[in-house]
Amino acid sequence: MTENQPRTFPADFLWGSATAAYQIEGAAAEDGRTPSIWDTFSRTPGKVYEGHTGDVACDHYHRWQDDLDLMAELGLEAYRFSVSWPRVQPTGRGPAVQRGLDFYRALTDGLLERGITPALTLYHWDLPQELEDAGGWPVRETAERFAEYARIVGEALGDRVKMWTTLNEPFCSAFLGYGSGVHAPGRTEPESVLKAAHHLNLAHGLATQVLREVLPRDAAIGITLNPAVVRPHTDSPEDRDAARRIDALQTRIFSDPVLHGAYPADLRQDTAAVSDWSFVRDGDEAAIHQPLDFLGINYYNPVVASAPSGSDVVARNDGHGSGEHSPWVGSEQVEFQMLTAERTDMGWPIDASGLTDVLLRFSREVPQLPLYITENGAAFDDKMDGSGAVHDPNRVAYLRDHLSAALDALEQGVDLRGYFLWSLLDNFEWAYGYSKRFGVVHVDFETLKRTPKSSARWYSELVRSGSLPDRD
Ligand code: IFM
Repeated sequence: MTENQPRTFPADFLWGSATAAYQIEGAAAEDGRTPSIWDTFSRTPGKVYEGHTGDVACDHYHRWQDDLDLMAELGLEAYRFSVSWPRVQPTGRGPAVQRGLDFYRALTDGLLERGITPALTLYHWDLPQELEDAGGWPVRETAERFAEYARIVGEALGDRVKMWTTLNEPFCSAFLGYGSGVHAPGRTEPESVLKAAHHLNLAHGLATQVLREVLPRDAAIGITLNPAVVRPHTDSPEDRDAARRIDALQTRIFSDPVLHGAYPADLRQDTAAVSDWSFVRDGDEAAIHQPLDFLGINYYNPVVASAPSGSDVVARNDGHGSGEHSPWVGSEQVEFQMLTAERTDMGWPIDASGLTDVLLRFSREVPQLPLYITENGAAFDDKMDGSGAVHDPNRVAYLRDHLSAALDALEQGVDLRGYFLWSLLDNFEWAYGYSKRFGVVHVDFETLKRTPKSSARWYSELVRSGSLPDRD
């Protein structure tokens, strides 16, 4: 193939964008919604950039019709959003709140009216604060509560939503929430990380069983993981062992029980000093291992792992700094290295080849399971010019390279069914507040005005044509 020849995606490839409830909705105290762990965390001094909160965010709760019109205007075919647990089941227990469910009914109807496929995620990190007060994810009951919540949402929206995802990136919920503490609820407890990971897996398994009961047969159920694409710094046995440890902790701790029904033996061994894993009860691994209809993969960047070099700096989260130790239990001696010069505004290295690698990995591991890229995108320091336009050629280049990497995987036989760009809108980027912009649509956080960036137009053209245009 010559370099400039357009490359084409399959005709039925699903093109969408993604967001999450706490990051865009706002209306934090309206219509019966109670606080989530993110409401509490963002109010805790020093936890989120300049004390930003999701109180207003993009005000999507009130502006959702305009946002849907914008998606329709861009020609997007699918929209991945999450349901706010404390909005539909305040406090995480008991009956649903009708007004909360009505919001998501209206949203999904609005999508369907515009010919946009709704793709619903049940949990994108906003645990009701009362469940955290009762112990949070390290406690088994939270998984049981989640299955009850899944029933509420499944019964309410099963007639209109055909694509269901239980959890988004359980790695972040467990490891950033209970390990490094940079995400809500901000705890730093080595054994709690493992318990949280297990109860998130169990929540996925129990909720999947409930959804199978209450959803129509044609509904597709999956989970979204953010597998680490981890490369050993060198080919030495020590560096390869470092990469293995990170792979076990960031990826296989979720993918092995979910896809194969058992925790990896090396993971149990690596973490034996902090836990005997007695929180895994007989039958749990089987309960987690439910038949799925797809696997969602979120990819942003690879990481490079090496044996220790003597540095005593601990990484903030997942290894984007160089020469920093892993903050994760069982891998404290592992160091991360930064080899790629090109970075996004998050400081994350830009390397699209990792996307091909992760798609090939899971395509080989579970060949029968269709894959979706449920998130991919980049933050850049976008500026509005004098004419009110936002040009973001660096984001266009990022997207183009990553979609080209997705095509590489498709051409090698990967059953990749769709792509959800992160994100539709600039939004609340967790501990970074509103300081990082991932959207293809610019949001002015003073006026809440939306302005499609040049990347939105570029993506729209890609969705229309189904082929990857030449670099512009
Ligand atoms: O904004 C997040 C999203 O909520 C989960 N995946 C990664 C994104 C960028 O950090």
